[in-house]
Amino acid sequence: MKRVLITGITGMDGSHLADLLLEKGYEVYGMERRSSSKNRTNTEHLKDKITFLTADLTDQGSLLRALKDSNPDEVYNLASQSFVYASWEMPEQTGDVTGLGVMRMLEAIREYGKPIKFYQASSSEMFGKVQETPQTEDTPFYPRSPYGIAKVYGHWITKNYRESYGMFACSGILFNHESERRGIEFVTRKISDGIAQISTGLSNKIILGNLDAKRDWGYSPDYVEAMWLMLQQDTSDDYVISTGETHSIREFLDVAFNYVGLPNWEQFVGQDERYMRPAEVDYLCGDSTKAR
Ligand code: NAP
Ligand code: G4F
Repeated sequence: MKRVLITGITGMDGSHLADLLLEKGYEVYGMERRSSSKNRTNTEHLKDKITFLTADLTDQGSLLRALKDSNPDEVYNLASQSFVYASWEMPEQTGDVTGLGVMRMLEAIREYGKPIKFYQASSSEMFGKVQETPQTEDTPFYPRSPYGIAKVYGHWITKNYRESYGMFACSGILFNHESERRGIEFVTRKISDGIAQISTGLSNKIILGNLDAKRDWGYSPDYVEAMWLMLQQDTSDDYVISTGETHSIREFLDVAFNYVGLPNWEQFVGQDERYMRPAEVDYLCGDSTKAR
């Protein structure tokens, strides 16, 4: 039976990946942070099926202990400070967790000494102010947020450990993906939650930021399967995972409000400066030919 350690188990992708790997017969270990209030919404259904280990990407010793306790064949590093907006409020913490945290896990694997396969959750946010369209594995990065910059570090340190130490280390450059387990602060869930409140009379407005940004949105359970497939190849490499379609927030609002029979979404949606970003990623559209 293969053993796996997943960081970020309480998150959207972490919990979907755990579901997939349990189905495939893996023994699953999930790394969670020690925090005052436990966030178990996404992992409640996993509590008797996997082993939870307490560790933090900012604490090297805890990562080595998590490896010793799980003795994994594969590690999926999905933990990060993943909310782009918050990365301007906490650039240092974002750099520490989302950037340096990747290096700490790679170092822990190197020190542990077992040939563990490693997956790094890279991001289309690294393309930022896009230098070509659609974006491929060869498109130059131009990150536009402290988060994007931290992800570029994580991406390159993963490549560097592959080239320096011959580690089986892959980065998946994943474009936006969503699911019913998505955090409420991200725009798709903010909109779907807002619509649920409006259609049940609990609220009459959703206040958003920039409605003109375009994203290439996929579905998280499909994307975690792509992560797993990357680690099943003969050699390690980096892959873009995307749908190849891009849509604006306005189009998303149109579809979402129409779904509940409210065609005039403009009357329920306001905009406020406080949700605008200091620098925006206007347009993302991926080319996943290599992965396909
Ligand atoms: P998510 O739901 O926000 O989950 C992030 C996870 O990271 C949570 O489990 C969180 O734990 C954990 N975490 C945060 N700081 C940590 C720390 N210092 N040490 C250990 N764990 C920590 O993110 P997601 O959407 O599933 O995304 C998974 C990964 O893919 C992330 O690295 C994200 O940046 C990346 N990514 C996501 C997308 C996307 O569209 N979803 C696209 C490209 C890349 P708590 O519950 O304790 O906060
Ligand atoms: O849903 P978002 O917050 O996702 P964003 O910034 O694209 O980041 C997500 O995808 C990345 C991959 O490209 C991941 F790496 C990252 O971890 C995360 O999962 O915002 C999407 C768009 C942005 O252009 C934002 O400005 O929606 C726009 N938006 C407009 N109003 C809003 C809002 N975003 C949020 N979160 N909240 C708003 O009120």
